[in-house]
Amino acid sequence: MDDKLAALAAEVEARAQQVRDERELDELRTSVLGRKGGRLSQVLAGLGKLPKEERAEFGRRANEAKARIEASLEHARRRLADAAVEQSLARRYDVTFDALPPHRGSLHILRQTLEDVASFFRSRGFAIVMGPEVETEYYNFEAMNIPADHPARDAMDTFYVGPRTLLRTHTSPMQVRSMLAYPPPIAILVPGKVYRRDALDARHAFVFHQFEGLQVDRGVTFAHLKGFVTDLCRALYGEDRRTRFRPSYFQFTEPSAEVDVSCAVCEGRGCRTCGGAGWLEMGGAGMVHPHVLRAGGYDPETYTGWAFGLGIERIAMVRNGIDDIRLFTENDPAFVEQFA
Ligand code: FA5
Repeated sequence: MDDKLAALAAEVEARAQQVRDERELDELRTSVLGRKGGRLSQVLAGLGKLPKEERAEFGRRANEAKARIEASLEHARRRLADAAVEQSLARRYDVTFDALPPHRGSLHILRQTLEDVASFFRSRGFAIVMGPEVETEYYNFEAMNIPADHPARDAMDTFYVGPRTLLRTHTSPMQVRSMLAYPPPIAILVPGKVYRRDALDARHAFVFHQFEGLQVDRGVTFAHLKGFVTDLCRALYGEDRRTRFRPSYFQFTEPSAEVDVSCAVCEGRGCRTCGGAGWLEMGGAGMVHPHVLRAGGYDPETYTGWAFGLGIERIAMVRNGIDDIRLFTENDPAFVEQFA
């Protein structure tokens, strides 16, 4: 019996030195000290068969063996714990390693587009002016030669915010406001938000951006308008892009034209983006109507001028192949970050 106890204690001591992790240590502990089927319990079960006088001595030896076994296991547990600490201390940190780049914001694609437009106008000596988004009926319509009850008002379904007060439907009211503020000659760019009760679809928003170009001086002709808009379209879309002026009608210009640019997707052959036309409508243009010049305090006998109003979303769509105007305002990072 004694031999068995000593052999078991020696075996446990040797195996405890070999265990590599907590799991192996637990397995060893259970196999030796487990109440049911543990190897120490099995040896102790023979106690009853011993003659009485040998039992006390055997009990003492059994306790010794158990203490030795427990000490071996405890020793192994400490060895594993120390190794874990050593391992964590041995981990090296490279303090010179580059941190993850911080997330950087960028200008929204509409702002980038507007900046390109603005730099073109600035390079030609135009001033940039801003106007109110809450506008009076007078500047939005009457001063633009669109009297009350005129059917042209229906074409720009309007959000009213009070009696004779509305959210401007175009940037054109700044024509008369600017003429009243500055004596001729005048050359301005007016960018800004405009509002219309248009039904939302892939090409129409009810809040969108326009910019108005206006130049009034002695001897300004339609040729100046055409040259300016053609150069602007080349600057925005590239040298290959063609521009065309289609006869049109606006109350506040005479003559009037619609400005189209050849479709970048199909190079003018006709595709889904341009609705098969080969051309995309950019905005309206024309020679400032004498009534409008007069409302601005300019003498139409002395001064002539051109004006045009283009949609900024439409330009950004054509330049970047964006096929839905709603993408600009949905703030989807996957969309926004493409243009960062
Ligand atoms: C006007 O707003 C005139 N004030 C333009 C003008 C100015 C003509 C000066 C002559 C002289 P129009 O309603 O066509 O015109 O709008 C101009 C452009 O705004 C359109 O060609 C289009 O690019 C854009 N636009 C119009 N409605 C919407 C809409 N709901 N969503 C997005 N863009 C629009």
